[in-house]
Amino acid sequence: MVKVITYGTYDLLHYGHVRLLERAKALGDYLIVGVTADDFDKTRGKINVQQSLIERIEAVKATGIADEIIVEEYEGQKIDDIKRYDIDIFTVGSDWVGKFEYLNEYCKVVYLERTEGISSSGIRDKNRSQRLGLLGETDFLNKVAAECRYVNGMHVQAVYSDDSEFIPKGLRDYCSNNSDYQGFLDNIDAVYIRSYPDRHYEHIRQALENGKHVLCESPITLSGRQCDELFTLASDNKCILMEAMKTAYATAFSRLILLAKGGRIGDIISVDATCTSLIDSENVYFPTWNSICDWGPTAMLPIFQLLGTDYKSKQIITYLLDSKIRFDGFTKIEFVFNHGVGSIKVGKGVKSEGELIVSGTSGYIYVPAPWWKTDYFEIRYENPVNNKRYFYQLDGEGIRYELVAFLRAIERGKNVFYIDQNISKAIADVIGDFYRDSSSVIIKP
Ligand code: C2G
Repeated sequence: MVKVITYGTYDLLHYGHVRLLERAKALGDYLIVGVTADDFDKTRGKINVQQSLIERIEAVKATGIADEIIVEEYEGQKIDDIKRYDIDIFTVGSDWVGKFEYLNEYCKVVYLERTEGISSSGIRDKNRSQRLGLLGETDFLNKVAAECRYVNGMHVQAVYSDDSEFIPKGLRDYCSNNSDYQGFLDNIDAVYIRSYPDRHYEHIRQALENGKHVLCESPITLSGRQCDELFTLASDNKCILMEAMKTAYATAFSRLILLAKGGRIGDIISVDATCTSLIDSENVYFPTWNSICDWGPTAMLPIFQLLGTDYKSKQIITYLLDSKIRFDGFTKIEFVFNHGVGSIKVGKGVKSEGELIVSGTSGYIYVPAPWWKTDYFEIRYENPVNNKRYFYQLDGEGIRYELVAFLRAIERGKNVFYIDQNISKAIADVIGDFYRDSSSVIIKP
């Protein structure tokens, strides 16, 4: 009996896939198909896969061509499988010519002509194309525009700012026909908002009232009440309102949160997050965001995800570079909970070690700088022998994963909350208090 094996994602199964499977089967008597696991696809850059592993396996099974289906989960598994299943022939489409010569040591390698004119990414592009508008002034918009290229179906259509002279140079070609914000909205299906934080409420409200989906850089608003109001408006208008915070979409970060919540370090007593990045503006701040707006949401995220949002008290200690516009160079906030304490240090006028430490009753999680875009963390114990290290690939700092999640939410018509609404609200309230609350302690170095 001649045994054949082939592998693939098989997302949105189409006739190109089926033809490949038919010809693979014809190479021998028994065909094994390896369907790629979600995490494995993500590590090899395939972040747009629309169907779950189960759906993709079911689709391949329904063709009735495969004699056996396995899951491909890790780099190098093909060699293991060829030996384990005593394979005679490995085959794959001709788009992979030259990539699997190393398997000739274990079995015969056959490349089958790829079927032209059809692909899963092409189907995704057609099914879920969104004209995306970019709103705001900072260079970060360039990063978001670049990351859209990795997301099937997300196309930058227009860029707008109330202060057009601050639109990043590389994006000015997209501004051609935007007379005003309404004209900009008329030209798009969804908007990524990174306008100045005190303008978010108005910008989001108008976009939702025009039936546009919104991905807004945190803080969504400067008050929890307004936050609630906008989420209700989004739901009433059948639109998606999602908070943009790239860290929340990074695999390593979301896995460390799960491990901490799962009790791997015992009860969590303290969460300490530091984020700093020195600015180079000489006392001219707009459109740069201040420390609490630019770094505060990210630093607060692990605290609210691990300790909750019902803190008993908080103390804000801040060093203002400009008290009129309340531009802080450094802010420290201590949150006291019934069962723990959270502390953030954020600074654009002060430099510190950008690490995250989650302290527990039986160990702690250490995330080195820059923890907010990490692909690595450690769980450490009293006996270092028990320490564990974790690595999860991160491409594009997490922005492309955030855009994929946004697109999926639009497609499914419901929000996939990577950041719970109550956390969005808590962040908005804290930052609102920073601006309103006279009890903040002002330090003057
Ligand atoms: N294919 C094809 N014609 C197409 C599209 C895909 O012949 N129009 C083939 C691919 O060459 C591959 C199989 O169908 O052999 C599955 O394609 P994908 O689902 O796109 O998965 P891919 O990442 O290409 O799988 O490690 C090998 C890879 O996993 C191959």
